[in-house]
Amino acid sequence: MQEVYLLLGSNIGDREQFLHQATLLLTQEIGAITKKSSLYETAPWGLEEQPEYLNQVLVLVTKLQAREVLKAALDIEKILGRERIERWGSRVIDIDILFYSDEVIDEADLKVPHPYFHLRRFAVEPMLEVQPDFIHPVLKKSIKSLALELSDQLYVQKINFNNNG
Ligand code: PH2
Ligand code: MG
Ligand code: MG
Repeated sequence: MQEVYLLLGSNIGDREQFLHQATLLLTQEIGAITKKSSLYETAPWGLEEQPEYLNQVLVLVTKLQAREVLKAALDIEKILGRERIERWGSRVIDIDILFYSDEVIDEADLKVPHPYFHLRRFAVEPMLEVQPDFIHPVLKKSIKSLALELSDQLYVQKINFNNNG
């Protein structure tokens, strides 16, 4: 079994519902969830002129290879109605692989760890909540120390919904 760390993001429509639907499908297709961060309301990174995001990190155990996880994630994005219009633009759901155990994968369409992870507060903060001592397999630093080194100062706020069990 491998441990896969996913970052979910949504900034169109009922964002909470999209994260919820994605979570159900991910459990069916990839494996059991062992940890979930809170939901975070986050300022858009990369392209400012778009609505704020909800982001969340999920940790799952899986029998799938990283490439199979990627395929399942892209299929689920499609099922939930994702349209790819512009890079870093608005989306109903985005499912990114942050880490796949401690593996390093560098292929054209699959890069793990996510190459922007350590530059984005919206990814580091929820990861810090679920696994602060995880060691980034390329940078060889803990999430805790990457959080201290972050220069991204965009707004990231942990929120509480009633049913965010
Ligand atoms: N995803 C992006 C681009 N910008 N900004 C926030 N706050 N959250 C995201 O998930 C996000 C983003 C590209 O995937
Ligand atoms: Mg993304
Ligand atoms: Mg993506």
